Amino acid sequence: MKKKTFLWGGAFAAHQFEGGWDQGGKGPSVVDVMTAGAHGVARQITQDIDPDKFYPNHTAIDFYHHYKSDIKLLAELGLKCFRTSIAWSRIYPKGDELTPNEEGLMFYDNMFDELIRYGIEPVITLSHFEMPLHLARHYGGFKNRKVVEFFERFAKTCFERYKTKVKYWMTFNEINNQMDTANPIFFWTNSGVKVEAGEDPQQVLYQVAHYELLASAKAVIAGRKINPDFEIGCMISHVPIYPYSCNPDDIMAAEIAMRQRFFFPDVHVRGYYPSYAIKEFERKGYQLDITQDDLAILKQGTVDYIGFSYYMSTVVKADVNNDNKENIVNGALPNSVPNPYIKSSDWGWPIDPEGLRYTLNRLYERYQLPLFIVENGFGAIDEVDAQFNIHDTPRISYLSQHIKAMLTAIDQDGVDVMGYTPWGIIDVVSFTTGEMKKRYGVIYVDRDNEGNGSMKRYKKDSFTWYQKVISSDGSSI
Ligand code: BGP
Repeated sequence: MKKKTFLWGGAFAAHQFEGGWDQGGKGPSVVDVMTAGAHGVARQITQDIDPDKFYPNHTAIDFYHHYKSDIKLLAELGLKCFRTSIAWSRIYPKGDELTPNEEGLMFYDNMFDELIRYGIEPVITLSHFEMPLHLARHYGGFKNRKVVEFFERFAKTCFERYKTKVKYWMTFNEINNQMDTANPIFFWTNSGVKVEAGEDPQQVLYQVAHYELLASAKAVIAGRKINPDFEIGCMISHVPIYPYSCNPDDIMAAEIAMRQRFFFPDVHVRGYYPSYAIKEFERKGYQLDITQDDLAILKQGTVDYIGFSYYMSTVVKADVNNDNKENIVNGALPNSVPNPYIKSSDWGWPIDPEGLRYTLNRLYERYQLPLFIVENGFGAIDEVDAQFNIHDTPRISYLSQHIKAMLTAIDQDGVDVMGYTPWGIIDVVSFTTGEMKKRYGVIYVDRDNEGNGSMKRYKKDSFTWYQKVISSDGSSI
C-alpha cells in the first residue's frame, strides 16, 4: 500500500527556469557562461559572457517574474510538492562573501510562502549544477578544499532562513554525473572544475568527489542541528547497466560498471568509502587529501533518503570497446551497446519503464533507505496548433508506464518510495543541449530555441491526465 502522504510533484532547477540571471543582486554562475548547443551538438563553456553569443539560461522561462501565476497553475494541477533548487549565486553572488544577499533570500521566501499558501511542500536541492562563477574561476571549484567551507556556509544560511518553510532537502544534484570524466560539461557544472593538461581526470574526480561528499556530510550535520525534523537526502542520476547476455564476462562487466552509479551513494549512505574504491586508489597510486577528521565527518553526516533521477537504462558487453565516451546515454562506458529490446526517444535516450522497477529494487536492497524519484520524464518536440493545443500522447504513455512500474515496486516489492516528481513539469531549458524544443512539461511555454516567444503558458493534454493521477493518488493512470 502506498503511503497517505505520497509526494506527487514536479521538478525544476533554478537555472533552467528562473531566468533573471543578473537580477536581485544575483552573481553569474557556471551555467551562465554556457551557450546553447543543439540536437547532437554540445554546449560550449565561454570564458566570459560574449555579447555575440546566446545564453539560454539567462532568461530561461522567466519563472523569476512568473512565479505567482506558475505556482497557481501548479496548484490547479494538484501538486503536493514542488522540487527546485536555490541558485547559490543568488544567495552568495561570488560565493566567498561572509554576508548573504538579502534580495536573493527574499525571492525564495516569497516563493516558499506562495507554495505553502496552496499547501504545496517545497523539496529543495542546494546545488543543482550552478556554483557561483567566481568560485570556479578563482578557486578552481571543488578542486579546492576552501570551497567546502563556502558550500557549508551557503547550506547553513539556507537551513537557518527557511527552517520553518522547507523540510525536504538534497545536497548535490546528480553528483555522480561527473564520473563521466570525458565530458567537460559535467565537471564544470557539478563542481566548477576544469581538468588541466597533465592532470589525470580520474584522480581529479576522486579528489573533487571527496570534497563534495565532505561538503554534503557537513551540510547534513549542520542541518540536523538547525532543525532535527529536516529530511536531508543525496541526489544521484541512476541509469541501470544491464549485462548484454548471460555470459559471465558480461555479467561481471555490468557489475563493475555499476560502481559508477553506486560510488557516490555508497559514501553518502554508509559514511565510508567502499572497498572497490579504496582498492582503485591504491592500485593507481592516488594520494588524495582525505584526513581522519574528514572520515569521521563522512560517518556522521549520512543522508536520510536517496533522491534519484531515472530516465533510461543502458547495456554493456564485455568484448566491446567502442570508445563512445562523449555519449551522455552511455556515460563514459566504452563497452556499451544498444539494447535490442527497447526503443529510444528522439534524443537517443532509451525508454525502459521496467528499468525503474529494477532500479527501485536494487537501490532499496542495497541501502534500505526511503527512495524519492525526483526526476523522470520524456523530452520530446511538441506539436502545437494555432490555438496552442498540444496532444502529447507519447508523453502520457511514457509517464503512465513509469508510474505503473513505480506502483508495482511499491505494492508488490515493498519498496519505500516517498514521492515522484516528473522533470520540468512546466517546460524548461534543456540541461544537456540548452534547447527549448526538448520539452518535458505538462504545461507548454511559448518560447523557442533562440529565446523568442510570448512566454505564455498553455496546458497540454498531459496536464489533465496528470491532474487525475494525483487526485486519484495513482489509481487513475
Ligand atoms: C538531469 C538534470 C536536469 C535535467 C534532466 C533532463 O540530468 O538533473 O537538470 O535537465 O537531466 O536533461 P535534459 O534537459 O538535458 O533533457
